[in-house]
Amino acid sequence: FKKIIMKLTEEQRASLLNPLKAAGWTMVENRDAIYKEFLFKDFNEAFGFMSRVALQAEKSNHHPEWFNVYNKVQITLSTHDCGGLSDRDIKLATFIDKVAA
Ligand code: HBI
Repeated sequence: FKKIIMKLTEEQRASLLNPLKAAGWTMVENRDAIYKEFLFKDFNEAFGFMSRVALQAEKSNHHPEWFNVYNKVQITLSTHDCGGLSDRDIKLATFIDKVAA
């Protein structure tokens, strides 16, 4: 059976989203998702970052929605299987911030 992924509860949102908001993640308007924009020195740096995130996404079977222009990477995270934010998004956002640091 496919593992059921649950949306974050109100309590989880209060605690788990705060550190991410403090790190620059914002809530997406009219969607249960979080968003953050990353700027790098050049495309090479940006794509290297995307490569590392892509490998983690494959490993965790949880993928970002992202857009890249040259040294800018815009990332939106949400869990399609539950139609909103789950702990997979928190985990991936945390990983993304570590890689971008
Ligand atoms: N990535 N963001 C996100 N949300 C999902 O629901 C999801 C995913 N990657 C793979 C995945 N689900 C698979 O489990 C299938 O449901 C596609």
